[in-house]
Amino acid sequence: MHASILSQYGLDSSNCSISVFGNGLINQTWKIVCDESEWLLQRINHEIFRRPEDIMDNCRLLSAFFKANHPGYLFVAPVDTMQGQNFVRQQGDGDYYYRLFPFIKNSYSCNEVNRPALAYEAARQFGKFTRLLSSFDPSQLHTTLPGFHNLTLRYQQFETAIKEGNKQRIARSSDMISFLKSLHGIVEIFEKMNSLSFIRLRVTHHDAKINNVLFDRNTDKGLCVIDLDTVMSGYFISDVGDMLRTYLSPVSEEIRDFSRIEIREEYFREIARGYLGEMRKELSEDESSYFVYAGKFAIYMQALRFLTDHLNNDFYYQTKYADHNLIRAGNQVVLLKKYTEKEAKLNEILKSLP
Ligand code: ADP
Ligand code: GN1
Ligand code: MG
Repeated sequence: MHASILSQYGLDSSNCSISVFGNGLINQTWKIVCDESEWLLQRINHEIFRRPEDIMDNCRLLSAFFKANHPGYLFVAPVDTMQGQNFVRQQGDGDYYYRLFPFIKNSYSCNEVNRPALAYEAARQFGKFTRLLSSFDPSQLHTTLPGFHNLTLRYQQFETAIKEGNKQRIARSSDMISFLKSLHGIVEIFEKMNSLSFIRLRVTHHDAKINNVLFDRNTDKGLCVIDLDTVMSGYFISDVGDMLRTYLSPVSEEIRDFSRIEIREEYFREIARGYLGEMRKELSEDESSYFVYAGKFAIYMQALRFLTDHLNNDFYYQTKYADHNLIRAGNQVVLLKKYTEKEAKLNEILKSLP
């Protein structure tokens, strides 16, 4: 299967080693090592991304913008096939889209953040990405996933799942369902924010998890952001929110021992320093007032999404065991409770920053 794809890039698979790579929940990734060169091959999950060509178009536009305006920026663009296409479509027993990236040498990524400096570096990279694109009109980008970070829509999908989903799973999750319903106020804040004219649409990554940043193996400095499928027009709370969601706790959404979940204040400070170091001048004061809310928004939305998927029999996220999405949702609920307990303190830290 890989042989015919690799051949379109001029690579002879009999000289390459191919291994499954990464921890993504949506696409499939393989590392390809051929003689002297290293690559990353990815199959786009087109059950989720219904128009993979749109992703590739966005990539082309962004890549051209960076080349023209910020040539020093490491923008990891897919390479072209020998026919000059930036993806390969393979039709047969399915309809699949593949793309090949150069594997960035001496880079690494991590799934959990174990040093404040990494939180700072990652946040700086997401801030820098949006800042460098501030003169790029975000409406040029295709919306690759409609309503992706629309909390109103995510709540509606949750409500539908409670009514129409797997009956046994609904019954077993009743406590969590009630708890999430009781927090509908988080949706109302989103709706209010959505209606305010000072909240600007910008080029937003929309998946600012820690494993979507590459770090330099030698210096631990952030190199760039990757996983650009959801780069679209959006609000800054999407990226700040996902950073708070995934860098504040020492353990990830995969952890079943919820007692290990905590909110580390020092890491909050580093996220804020890193992101605002790049973005402070871009954000209005009114927008910045949603910085701490961003964490609640993202954690709550992720809890809703994991639970919704569980109730819908796991059709969206890749799962490894029966209650995987339920455990992930439970993990996010605990994270949300701990985050809410610290909200006042986090606002204080934010105010104390120079
Ligand atoms: P997914 O959509 O499945 O999350 P990603 O694009 O994030 O896929 O890739 C999965 C992992 O592969 C990343 O977390 C990172 O560790 C690694 N990776 C992705 N792109 C590159 C690259 N160009 N060079 C080196 N490593 C990469
Ligand atoms: C998915 O592809 P990956 O694993 O980086 C998801 C994100 C979720 C995340 C939760 C397209 O990201 O929105 O926050 O899982 N991506 C999509 O881990 O739905
Ligand atoms: Mg990823």
